[in-house]
Amino acid sequence: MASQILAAGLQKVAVDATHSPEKSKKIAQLCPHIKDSMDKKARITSDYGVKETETDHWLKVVNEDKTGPALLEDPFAREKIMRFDHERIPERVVHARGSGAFGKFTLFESAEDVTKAGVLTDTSRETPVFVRFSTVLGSRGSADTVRDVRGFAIKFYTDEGNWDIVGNNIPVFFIQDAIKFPDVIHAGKPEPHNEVPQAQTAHNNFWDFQFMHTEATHMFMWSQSDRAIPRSYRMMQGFGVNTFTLVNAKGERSFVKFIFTPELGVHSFVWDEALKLAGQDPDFHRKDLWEAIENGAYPKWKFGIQVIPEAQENDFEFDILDATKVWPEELVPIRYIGQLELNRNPDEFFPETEQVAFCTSHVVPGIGFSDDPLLQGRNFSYFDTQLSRLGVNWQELPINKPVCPVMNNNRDGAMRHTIQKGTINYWPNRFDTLPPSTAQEGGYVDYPAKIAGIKARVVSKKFKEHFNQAQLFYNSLSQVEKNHVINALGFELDHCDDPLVYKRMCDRLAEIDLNLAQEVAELVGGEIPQEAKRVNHGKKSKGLSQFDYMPATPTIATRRVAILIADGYDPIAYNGVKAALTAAGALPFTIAPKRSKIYSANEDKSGTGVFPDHNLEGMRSTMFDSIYVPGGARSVETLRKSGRALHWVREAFGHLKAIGATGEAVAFISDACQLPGIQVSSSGDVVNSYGVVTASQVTPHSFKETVQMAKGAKDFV
Ligand code: HDE
Repeated sequence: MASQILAAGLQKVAVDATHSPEKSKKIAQLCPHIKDSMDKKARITSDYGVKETETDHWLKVVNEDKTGPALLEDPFAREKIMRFDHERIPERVVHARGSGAFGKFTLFESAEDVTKAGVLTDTSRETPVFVRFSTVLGSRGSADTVRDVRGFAIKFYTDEGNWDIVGNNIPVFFIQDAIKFPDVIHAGKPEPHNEVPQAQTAHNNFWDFQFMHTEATHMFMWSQSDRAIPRSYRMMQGFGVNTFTLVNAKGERSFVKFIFTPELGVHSFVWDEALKLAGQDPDFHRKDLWEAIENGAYPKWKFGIQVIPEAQENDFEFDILDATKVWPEELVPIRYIGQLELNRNPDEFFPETEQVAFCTSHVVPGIGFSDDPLLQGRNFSYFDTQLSRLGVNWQELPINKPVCPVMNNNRDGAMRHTIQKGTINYWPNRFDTLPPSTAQEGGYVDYPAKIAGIKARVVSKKFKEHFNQAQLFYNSLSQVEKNHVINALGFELDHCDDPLVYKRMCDRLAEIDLNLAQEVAELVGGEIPQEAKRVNHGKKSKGLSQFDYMPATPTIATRRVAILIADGYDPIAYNGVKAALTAAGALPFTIAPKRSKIYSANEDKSGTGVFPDHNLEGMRSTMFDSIYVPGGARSVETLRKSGRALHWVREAFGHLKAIGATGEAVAFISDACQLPGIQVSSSGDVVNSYGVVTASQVTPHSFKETVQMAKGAKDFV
């Protein structure tokens, strides 16, 4: 990937001091563990350190023909095979597929009025982080672009210990009580009899569960929206989802929700694109994150908190401990106080991204839990699952180790690394080793909450209201987003072949919005409801539609732009637009019918030519955000005759992507898109019509303007 990026004419950034060992305590801590597999001086040894002379042939007893039985005695062969046999550990039971990166968290405003946590009050700190993004339902080898919730888990290596926010890109969840988690996940995972379908919710069991649990209604509306098909991990929000608490130095407690909002805005694929990419490039999101970091285009998020003082806990019509509800911004504004930046790719996937282990129970002084019943169960589950995935000493693994001192009398267990000398392994003891810390010394103090009650398996009244916010969400979407929800439900329920499942779901939709229910019922063959089963309250809230997160100045930075050329292309247009794209921070890729030198209209085969990054067959339009075709009569003629080139243009248009053309390519694009309504330029003026940006004559001005217009054109939603 890195060489591809460089081939695209980009300068890889010089290693920036922000993620060097001198700056990041975590990287400094990892350094002694990092070995270089490319070290030209290193010789192959066995695991026990003996240099090997042969790694390709098992020790045998041979006859004159050099054949004969292998000897079990060969320790090198046995070690190699045995190590290979044990390479796999259990994949995560959910969120198995993911990718991660290192970075830093900084604060620009102290939250000391509500918390004493150093990470949220000390504005001079740079807290190292490791973030892992994931899908939920698919196996480790499944595709990135499926319709699913995305995990957004952050490990803050703070000076006071590790703090993990194990969040998602959707602010609510399917269930209210953790005891239901195995059910919702069983229902969403492949069905048990035939293990079909992989990484999809489009099947009977998932939708049966949704119907049987009205509490899931709000969440499934989000999962059917464009939020569940993000364009990039870098372009989605992150939410802690559960309600946590903050405690300040005075001992006052508040309830809090954590939110990350991406600098680049929130963007999504269109469904057809996501579906195709799942086959064409299953690693699309993984590569996208890697590529951005390698190019120095570090992804950034604003970090915000929504805070409710303890005394106001019961002031809302919903229960603030209910994870199926958002806290509408009109009622509880988001206070943005910090920034998360990712700036370093891992050195090796398995020991870092696969072995990183998050726990919601990892909080530091100043941050605590609430009685949110989902959170309470999660606090048990994460620790427990790491035991089966990684073993009891998982917190000693380099990626999981805190950067502050760790000292206690927990001992032994499989794969213990730490060696603690001395004669005692308990406290207190006759040697008067130090007692646990006081609050003043930085010890974690549990908030002395008053609790009185009886044991019961019940739920409070407010937890039983399940539809208000599903309506609020739907009402707050733009018409385009609503259409996408209708089509998504049309797809999902079409994959359910049990009429009970899809018919009942159509009835359920009539409890959210009549028009939604009618449109979907027609698409999937349900009874078309004639009246709403519940009146839509008509309320809206900000921050629910993705359009609320468009950056103030649209940017083409980090977007992938394919430039389609063939022999005879117009070099002025090609070089001009490529330079303008690079200057705007976009990633231009040259695509031609063959990955061999392509010569411009101004040169013959003795010229320098251009070596394309890819051929038209090797890539698809889905892998790019935008395409540009420069003029040049011969080049355009070749592209016109290529079915694949035509498909590129039509598919990109169908996926609402910005398309640019200059010179002879203008007519080609307008013919390819076959839309008489499209206006195209017949002069040097740049015309933007339906996201197709054209200028029939090429001027330096038109390059800049093409890029400028492409930035705004449909903004890739
Ligand atoms: Fe998780 N979840 N979860 N989850 N979850 C896991 O822990 C669980 C929930 C989330 O990149 C598991 O280490 C329960 C909500 C992320 O390594 C497991 C409940 C949210 C990740 C687990 C929930 C999440 C996980 C599997 C209901 C959003 C991936 C592997 C009470 C706030 C972390 C692991 C990574 C992973 C349990 C619900 C987010 C089994 C019991 C709500 C991002 O422990």
